Amino acid sequence: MQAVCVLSFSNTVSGKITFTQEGSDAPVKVTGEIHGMPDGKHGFHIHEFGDNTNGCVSAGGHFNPEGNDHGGPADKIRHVGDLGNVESVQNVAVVDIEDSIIRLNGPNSIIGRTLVVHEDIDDLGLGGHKDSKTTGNAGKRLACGVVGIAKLEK
Ligand SMILES: [Cu+2]
Ligand SMILES: [Zn+2]
Repeated sequence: MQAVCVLSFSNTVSGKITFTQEGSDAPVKVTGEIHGMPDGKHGFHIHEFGDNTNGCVSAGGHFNPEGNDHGGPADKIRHVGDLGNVESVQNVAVVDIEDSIIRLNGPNSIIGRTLVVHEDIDDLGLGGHKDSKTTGNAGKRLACGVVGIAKLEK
């Protein structure tokens, strides 16, 4: 199964991210490119709602069906939507992630939710800031898009 997200709500940042899951309980490969971000690391999450009525803000908080604290993608305790950071180099972030928590089916499905890329680095819950355990203190939402079912590319 494959899903796709086109990032929008930015005049400067654009990108397309593809999610591929080979079987019903397989990890999800997250690939693509994001253009136009300042160089450095940027928080990269699935937020709860696929609602962009007020742009990226109405996507709500991180997708967190189990009520956990925020963490990093390799942590046992994390939000389902915690995909960590992507790094922009010369204004291009090449995304190539495999995640074993998000799914394109079942209770952890990200279909119909919003992918958000942030202005700042996600501290993965370790920053000691008041927002570290909820958002990773990743700052403003630079761009976002709803994750939708894609036509399978071979
Ligand atoms: Cu986020
Ligand atoms: Zn989180």
